[in-house]
Amino acid sequence: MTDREYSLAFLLRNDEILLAMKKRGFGAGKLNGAGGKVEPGETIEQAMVRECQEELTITPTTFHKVAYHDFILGADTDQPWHQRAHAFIVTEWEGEPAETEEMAPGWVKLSDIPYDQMWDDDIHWLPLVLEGKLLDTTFTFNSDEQMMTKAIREVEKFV
Ligand code: 8OG
Repeated sequence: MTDREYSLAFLLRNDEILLAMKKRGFGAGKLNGAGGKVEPGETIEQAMVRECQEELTITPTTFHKVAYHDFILGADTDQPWHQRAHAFIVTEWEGEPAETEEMAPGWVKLSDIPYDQMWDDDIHWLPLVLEGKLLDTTFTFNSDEQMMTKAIREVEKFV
């Protein structure tokens, strides 16, 4: 199984969250936060800031880590792969979110999050994170990007 580290960032303002339609690549067609692969020599936080700049044209200035996810993908095949995603909530940033080649963002009421247009796992962890919980999770997916198993643990802090 190959190991890859990813960042994932959700912007929050008042009672709204910024969700973006992923226009290409992995998870295309789904609504998600901004994020992507951590490049060699980068910290997770640096990668998160860079991805927000590239995908949303904003620079996060206040943020905190809210979840550490282990994703096992293609778990129904003989070549599953492993991705780790570090999820952040961003509460302050410079610039205005704008559409880019990768993502089309829009503000959505927290009470109206369209989980049916998101990754299957998001409905299980994002509401907990929005309540202020910190999570360590493991989700497995089949090759159709459908969730097969879930494990969600609450943690006090990230080491
Ligand atoms: O570089 P690329 O755009 O392919 O990065 C994939 C992004 O998708 C990265 O931010 C991590 C994120 N991502 C997964 N799986 C899941 C998931 O199950 N839920 C959510 N919300 N995001 C995910 O790779």
